[in-house]
Amino acid sequence: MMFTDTIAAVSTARGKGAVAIVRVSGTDALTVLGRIMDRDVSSFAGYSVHYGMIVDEGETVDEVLVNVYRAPKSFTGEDMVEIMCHGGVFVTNRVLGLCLSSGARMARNGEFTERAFLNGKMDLTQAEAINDLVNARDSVNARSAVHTLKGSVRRILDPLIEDLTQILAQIEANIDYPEYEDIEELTSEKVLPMTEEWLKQIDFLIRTAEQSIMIRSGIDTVIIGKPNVGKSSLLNALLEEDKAIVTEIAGTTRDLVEGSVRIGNVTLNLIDTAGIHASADRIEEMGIERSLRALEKAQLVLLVIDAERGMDEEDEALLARTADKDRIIIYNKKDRREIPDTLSVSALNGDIEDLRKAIEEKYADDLSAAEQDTFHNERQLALARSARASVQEALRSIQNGMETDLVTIDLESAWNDLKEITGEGGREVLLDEIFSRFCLGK
Ligand SMILES: Nc1nc2c(ncn2[C@@H]2O[C@H](COP(=O)(O)OP(=O)(O)OP(=O)(O)O)[C@@H](O)[C@H]2O)c(=O)[nH]1
Ligand SMILES: [Mg+2]
Repeated sequence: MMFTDTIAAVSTARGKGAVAIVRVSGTDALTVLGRIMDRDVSSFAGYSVHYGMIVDEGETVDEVLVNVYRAPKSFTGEDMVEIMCHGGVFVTNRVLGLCLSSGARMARNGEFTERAFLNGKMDLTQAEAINDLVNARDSVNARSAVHTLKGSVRRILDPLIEDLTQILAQIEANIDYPEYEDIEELTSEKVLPMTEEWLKQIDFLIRTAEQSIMIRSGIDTVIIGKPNVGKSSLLNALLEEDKAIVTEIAGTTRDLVEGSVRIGNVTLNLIDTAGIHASADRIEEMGIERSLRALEKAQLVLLVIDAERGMDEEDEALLARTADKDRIIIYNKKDRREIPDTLSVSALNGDIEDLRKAIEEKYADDLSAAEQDTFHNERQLALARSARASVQEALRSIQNGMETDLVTIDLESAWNDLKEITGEGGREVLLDEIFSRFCLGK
C-alpha cells in the first residue's frame, strides 16, 4: 500500500528529557529533513546516522543526530527519519513544527504502526503487541507482549488455518471428483476425524488464552463471608493498608471496597463485601445485594469463616452457594482457635502467609499459560470462539448428513474469522489457497 502523505510526530514521552525523537515517515521524509537540516541529505543511505544542525531561516534551532531508513527497510516500510534532538519541550516542539511546515502532516495516534501493518511489515497481532508492550506494567504482561510481537499468534494460527483448508479441500474434492463414489465413507473416514481433531486443538488454545488473559489482567477476587468473620481485616492484611473500616460490630461493611495486590506473579483485583446473612436493616440488605452481584462475576472467591465460632448454617449456605466457583476456604482468627487441616490465618495479626502460598500454587499453571503460544487478547479470543462455534456447527451438519454446501459455509466462516485475527482474510484468498494447492485444474 502506498501513502501519498508524509507524517511526523514526537515519538518520545512529552516533558523534559535528555533526548527526544521526532519521527518522520513517508515518501517525502528525506525531502522534509533536507529543508530543515544544514546538510545535503539526498545522499544519506538507509541505516545511517548523521550529525548536523536543524535550522530555521538561518537560525540554528538544535544540534541533532538523525537516523535514516530507506523503504522498505524501516519500521513503517517507508522512507523514515528519526531526528534525535535535545529533549526540552520547547526545542522538540519547534523541530516538530518545522517538519510540519516543511511538508509533513501531524501523525494520528498509532499511525506509524498502522502504516507498518498496512505495508505488510507486521500482522495485526504484532501491531497490538506493540501497544501492549508499551502499556505493560509488569514482567508477565511485558513477556507475553514480546512473545506476541515475535509472531507467536501467527505460529499457532498457521497450522489451524492450514488444517481447516485441508478439511475444506477434502469436501471440495468430494464435490468435484465424482470418482469418489462413496462420499459418505470418505467423509466419515477423513473429514470427521480431521474436524474433531481441529476442535480439540482450538479448544486447548482458547482455554490457554483465557487463563493467560486472566493472569495478565488480574484475577477478579471477592472476599465473602458472614458478618464479622474478618473479611475487611483480611482485605487490609492482603493490601498491607488500612483500607476498609474494621469494627467489632457485625454489618460494618456496606459498600464494596476494592484494591489490587500482587502475590508472587499473580495480581488479585480484590473486592471486600458486606457480610451475608438474613438481615433486617435496609441499608445492610442493599450491601448484601451488592455482595451477591460481585460474587456472581468473580473469578476467585475467598470464603472466610470464623474459626473461633466454628461453622454454622449460614457458613454452610455460603459454601453451597459458592460450590461451583473457584474458591479458597479460609478459617480466620486462628490466634483464638485453630482448626486442624484447614487453611488458617489471622487477619488481625497479618498472619496470612499460608493464604499467599495457596494463591500462588493455585495459579501456577495459569502463569505458565501466560508464557505459551496462544491468542493474546479479547479481540483475538472472540474471533477464535466464533471460529470454533462455526466448526462445531459444521461438525453437526456432517454428522447429520447435511448438504455439503452447508458444511462449507460454516467452515469458510471459521476460516475468515481466523484470518481476521492477523488482519488478513477474504473469500478470494481462501479460494486461491484451496485451488492452487490442490490443482483442481478448473
Ligand atoms: N482475634 C482476631 N480478631 C479478628 C481477626 N480478624 C478480624 N478480627 C476482628 O473481628 C472483628 C470484625 O472484623 P472485620 O474485618 O470488620 O469483619 P468483616 O467480616 O469485615 O465484618 P462485616 O464488614 O461486618 O461483615 C473486628 O473486631 C476485628 O478486629 C483475627 O484474625 N483474629
Ligand atoms: Mg467488613
